[in-house]
Amino acid sequence: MDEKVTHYNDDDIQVLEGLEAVRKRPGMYIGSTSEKGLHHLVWEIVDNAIDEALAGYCDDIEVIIGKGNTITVKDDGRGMPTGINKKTGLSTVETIFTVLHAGGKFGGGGYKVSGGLHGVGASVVNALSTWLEVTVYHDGKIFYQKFQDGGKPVEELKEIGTCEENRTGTTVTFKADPEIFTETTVYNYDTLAKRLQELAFLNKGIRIILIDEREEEKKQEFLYNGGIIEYVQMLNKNKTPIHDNVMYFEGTEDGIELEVAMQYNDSYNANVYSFTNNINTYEGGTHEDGVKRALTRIINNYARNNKILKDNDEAFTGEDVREGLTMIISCKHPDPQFEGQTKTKLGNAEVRKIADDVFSEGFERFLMENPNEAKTIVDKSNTAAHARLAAKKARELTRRKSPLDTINTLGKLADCTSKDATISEIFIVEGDSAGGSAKSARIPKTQAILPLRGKILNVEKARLDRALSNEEIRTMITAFGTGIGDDFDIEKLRYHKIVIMTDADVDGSHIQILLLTLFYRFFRPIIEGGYVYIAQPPLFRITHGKNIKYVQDEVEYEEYRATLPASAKPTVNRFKGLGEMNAEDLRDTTMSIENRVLRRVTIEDAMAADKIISEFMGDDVLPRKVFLEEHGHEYTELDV
Ligand code: 0R9
Repeated sequence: MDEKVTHYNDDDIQVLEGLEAVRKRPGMYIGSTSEKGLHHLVWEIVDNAIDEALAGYCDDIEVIIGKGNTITVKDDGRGMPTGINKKTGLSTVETIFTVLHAGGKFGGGGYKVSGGLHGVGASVVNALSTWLEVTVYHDGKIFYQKFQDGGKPVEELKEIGTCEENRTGTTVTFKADPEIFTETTVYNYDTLAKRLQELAFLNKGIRIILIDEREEEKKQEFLYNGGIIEYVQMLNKNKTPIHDNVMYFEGTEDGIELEVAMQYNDSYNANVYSFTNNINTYEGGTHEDGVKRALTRIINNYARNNKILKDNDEAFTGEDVREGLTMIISCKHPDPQFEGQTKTKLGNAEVRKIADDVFSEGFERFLMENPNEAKTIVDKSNTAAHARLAAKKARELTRRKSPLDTINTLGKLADCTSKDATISEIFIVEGDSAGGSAKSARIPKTQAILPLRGKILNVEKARLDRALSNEEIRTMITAFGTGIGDDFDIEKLRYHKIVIMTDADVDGSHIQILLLTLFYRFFRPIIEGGYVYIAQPPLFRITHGKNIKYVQDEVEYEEYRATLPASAKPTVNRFKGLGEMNAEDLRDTTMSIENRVLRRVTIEDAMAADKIISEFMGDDVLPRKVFLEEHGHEYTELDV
């Protein structure tokens, strides 16, 4: 931020509500009390440190996961104000930690730009913690206060010692309350590392250190002086860029700051990620619209002026000009309005023009000053446009025209007889042999089976036209009935449950990731509508006398074994894959409505799969292999 703003005044703090409300309905404040909610506590405190950094007073932030799953966040900012607040009669520190909606975000004054989705901050974390300590270094003094049992002050803020005059900063340590976070109070190192790295990319020059002091000591430092330029470099790490340098444009208008970094690679997909005040605006919004609009206009103008597009040629579409593009858009706004289903769409109308202005000015200059790169980029749009026209023709092949047509294009699909989509299901099954068992096990009226032979095409490496020349993808599209691209119509979806059924091994994970990516790219509304599921076939069949019990994993097996007499000698079959199950096993465990476990795929799951595909599934085989070996199992355990 270029400009420092007026300081908080102790009176700025508004006194609104007590912490009891937070403990009664924690979901309202942090979204949920699941693992996601637990990590939300960390983000609230880290966001406060980042705010201080954005105001220009702090360079170093440290996050420590302590032995008992405590969290410590340290910053080297000015230190929170320690004086008395006139409205509450309490110290500012105590006010910030005990009064809901206190702090500059709601009280006026304070930071020009502030992160955090909820902005409820420190008091919510305090309310949901068994204990919380805050230490402030300020004016050569050290101040300390502790709270316990959901935010009750143990004592008031006290000066507990002295420090060097130039040492300033704030340290907060807390222990999440297991009575609130009943699912888990264990932090996931990778979740913290991923977000802290993202914050370091989005806020150049801030050093963020993550330390894990639990069993095995881990430490990572994130510092990117190149900011989002380095973010794009990382995203393109396993890809082949078609020009040397990442382009970077920035500008500020009316206190709204916009940064864009971008680089084209030789793949066929766009990876455009946008952020506002460090929040990932998954649903896009005006900053993204402005930049995309300008990109399409400028490339079209350039192509017309340089006769790459002739007078009669159709203009390039947005998708044409974004083919192979990796782009980060980061907006910092003093008063962002978030809209959309998940409140991750920037709504501020004024941003559209600012984003367009900042981006077009920079990008036009880039094209003028770099004619070779300009030609490479515009040629890529041109090839994409030609491929789009070819795909349009190929798409015709996926349209159901007559019943005869349907038979010809539906290949190995064993369709269901019902025409009522709400009760119809399609199982996409790995392998012909499992497909055979599934066909015998199904209820023909409501359950359709589509066996997949081996792996489906990796859409990362193919344009829509090639994807459509793949028989299995074409069959799937025809079966779904929705059409694709401009023709897509969710109302025409023929099955309200699309179930991916693969083996619980590395190959199965790979197929799941490929399918999710295919759906995410070409059929997003079926994921958004909650129509996609992952089947959970069991790992063991245990036969004991006349009883047959199926269990999902080793833990469940041990649990069941413990219920049998020690002398019992049950027969245990371990299924290596779906192909080893007979029709009866498959029906009783994975397909019948009474017994099966289906996990609904969320848009976040699909987004994660897509990101993995684009980061790990490019031309280079090694990163894919390593990734699948290390993480494949996570994608057979998608959380819903
Ligand atoms: C470890 C996590 N860090 C923090 O929570 C943190 C809050 C904070 C802060 C100020 C400085 N460092 C901080 N770290 C601050 C802000 C201002 C003046 N002095 C210190 C100011 O904006 O004028 N505060 C954030 C809010 C407030 N302080 C308060 F003023 F509302 F209390």
